[in-house]
Amino acid sequence: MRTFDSSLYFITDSTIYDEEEFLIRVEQALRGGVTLLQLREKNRTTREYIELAEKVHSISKKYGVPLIIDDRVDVALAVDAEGVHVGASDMPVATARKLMGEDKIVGATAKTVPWAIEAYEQGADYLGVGAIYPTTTKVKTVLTSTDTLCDICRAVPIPVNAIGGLNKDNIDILEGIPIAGICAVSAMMKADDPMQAAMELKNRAQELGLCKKERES
Ligand code: TZP
Ligand code: MG
Repeated sequence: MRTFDSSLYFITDSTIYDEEEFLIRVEQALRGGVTLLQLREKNRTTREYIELAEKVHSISKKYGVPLIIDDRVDVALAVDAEGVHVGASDMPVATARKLMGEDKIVGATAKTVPWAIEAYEQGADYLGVGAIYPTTTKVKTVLTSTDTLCDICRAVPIPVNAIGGLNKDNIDILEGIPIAGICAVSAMMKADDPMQAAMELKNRAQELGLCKKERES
């Protein structure tokens, strides 16, 4: 069984900090209540990705928070991370599932209902849906409406997380949508105090009644 809680899903961006500062910020966010962590690296060699993933994994393990590696099944397997996240131009979900095995978490990006159903049928454990708002994080994406987000939540029995430009001051737009969690990069990565930012985001989500369910796949 792959049990996890995606209610506060922190996706990292190491590009704006030196490694020491980056790792401190990751740990602070974990201390603030992050429940799922994704290492997202776009410009590192395989060796560099693995080296950083090992360091991040040794921190995330202290907090009992699963580490998901973005894009790269080989890196995830190399560091025995708890999972991998694949997008449209990455390995197909079914292939990622086959390589990762039944015990690991496989997450996927989805922007439409058919795409979400396909990812679910291929073995995805959760979906990331967005961008809900324009984002300052470097990513090729388009905006996804909250109606589509809601339709996706209803179309698949796996956790669905909203992503894109989300912070404590704007997640009220998600009220009433049965998401499992919030994904955020900048709201924690770029915060003056990532621990406080994580706590505030979590509190705000709770106030709004978001992300009630911890699910099992
Ligand atoms: N996919 C859709 S939006 C996004 C990704 C990876 C970036 C989200 O970053 P931020 O800083 O939380 O807007
Ligand atoms: Mg990707």
